[in-house]
Amino acid sequence: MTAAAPTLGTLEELPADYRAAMARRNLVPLWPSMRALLPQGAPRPRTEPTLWRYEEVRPLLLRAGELTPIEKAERRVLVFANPGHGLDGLHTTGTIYAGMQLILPGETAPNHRHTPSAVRLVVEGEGGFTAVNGEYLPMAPGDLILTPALQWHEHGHRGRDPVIWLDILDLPLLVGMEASYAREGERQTVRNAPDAAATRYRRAGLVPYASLAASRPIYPLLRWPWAEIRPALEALATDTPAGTPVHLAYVNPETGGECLPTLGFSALMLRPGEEVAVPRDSASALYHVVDGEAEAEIEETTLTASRADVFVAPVHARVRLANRSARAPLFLFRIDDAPLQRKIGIYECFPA
Ligand code: GTQ
Repeated sequence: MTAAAPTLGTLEELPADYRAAMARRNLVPLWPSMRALLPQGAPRPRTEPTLWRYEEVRPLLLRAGELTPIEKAERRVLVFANPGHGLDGLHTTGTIYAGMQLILPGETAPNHRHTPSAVRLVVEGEGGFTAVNGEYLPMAPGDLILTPALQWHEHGHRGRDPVIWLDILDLPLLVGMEASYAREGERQTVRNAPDAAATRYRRAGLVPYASLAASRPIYPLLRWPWAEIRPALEALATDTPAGTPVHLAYVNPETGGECLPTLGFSALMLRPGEEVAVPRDSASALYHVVDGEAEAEIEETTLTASRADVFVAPVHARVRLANRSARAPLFLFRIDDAPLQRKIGIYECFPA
């Protein structure tokens, strides 16, 4: 049962001398701010449903490659700043930071580690790589690469054309916690051997035998190749009724749980002409078109998105997705803050 909330007193109602006396002592009355801090019934997100078109981002990012040498940028990134938070806020949603990073042939983005967790979703180009604690992680379009909190990571490029990827970090959260910082390190000694996705965690349902007895690695798998995700979605689609989302979650192969503590990653496939309602939940989410033509309805906003475009939905939003093509499938990569919400006990899924 929910009762109607009474209207509360305002600051203006209070005598000026009383307000001044409080302010001098660093005191503020709660009740004038109560409803803003705790809105009735549902959060009032500042995050606005927003679209970033790759065809508009790409030329500006390539120009950054001409204007700003890597030494002057460390990470050459254009940030997807949600206008609802003000562009200076560098928030894509309340908890999620996203941007696109450019690395040119021969460049290195130096080794560092930081408290925010990061992931990369490769958008364009061959020959890019990330090294995490000496593990060489090759990048091909659509691949997901994790660089979890406090893990050493550097990026490089051994190919011929520009490499661009989508960066996603839980940076706004760490900034809000006043816990965000980085340390620089020496260049890593990178192993000249295939990574865990090619050796120890080759397929779902199989883990190295010894891991059953020993303490399990916290981040056993750091790379999910798109070449394996896409056929997995296509296989699931053959066994999923039309109108039901074909939706796979990326999980830690040792625990079956989320692969990072704060952010969750998943991939969606919509068959030609298909439309689905994403189950409405309390999380904020970012969607990236890996391939195909999408239409998204986020509360009152309708967006159309093509390959490599990014759009976001605030917490608690209703989201409908449609494949605009009658012939080709649509593939979307989704990031949400549901893992964090589950951990702090506030995750909710709402009835349709
Ligand atoms: O590649 O390590 O977009 O440290 C922001 C901060 C990327 C990175 C970002 C970073 C990185």
